[in-house]
Amino acid sequence: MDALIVIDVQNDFCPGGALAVTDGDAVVPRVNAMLEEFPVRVLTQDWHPANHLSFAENHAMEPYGTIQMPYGPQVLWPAHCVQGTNGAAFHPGLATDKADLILRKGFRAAIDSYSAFYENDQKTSTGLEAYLRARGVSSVTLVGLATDFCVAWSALDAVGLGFDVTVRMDACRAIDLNGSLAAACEKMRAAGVVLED
Ligand code: VGL
Ligand code: ZN
Repeated sequence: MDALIVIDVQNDFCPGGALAVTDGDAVVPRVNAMLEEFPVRVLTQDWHPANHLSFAENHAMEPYGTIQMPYGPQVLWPAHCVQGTNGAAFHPGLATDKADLILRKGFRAAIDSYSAFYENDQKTSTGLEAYLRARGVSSVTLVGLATDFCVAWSALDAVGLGFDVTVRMDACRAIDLNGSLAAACEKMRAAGVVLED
């Protein structure tokens, strides 16, 4: 069984949003078309409390620097996807009715969660693996925002868990912070993720 996992197609990652990804909204029609084709369909939603540790303002620092957290380095972001705000809502054009499951992540103040499978400590499970196994899923296709953070981390976790993993690059857009897109693609390829256009 093949699952489509749509990562974080939310207002704050689209043009005009708090952590806008260039051309982020361009993925919406492609993702909508793909939502028609898969038997198992999951949307993820980045969903942070206002006091989240990944927000630069909560450290009185500028965005895009890196700090050390107990679980490793953490990039500081502009405040984004705050629970219940319009920025955290899905892009209004996304065909959310097609989703079987909406999985929220990043809701613990003291730990970020880029991946749909594990939080950034690489230990705390989101529950998605068990859900997919229970539905008989063995392969996953990933799309959404952003290619070099939440999509890549999800893809790497998924291969590590033994799923066959494809990332459809034409239905993703990247933040590309200091070469992070090239680095993420290299890592994904090396791990056995199929990058498809
Ligand atoms: C993301 C940075 C912070 C993403 C989420 O969806 O790629 N990036 N939170
Ligand atoms: Zn986030």
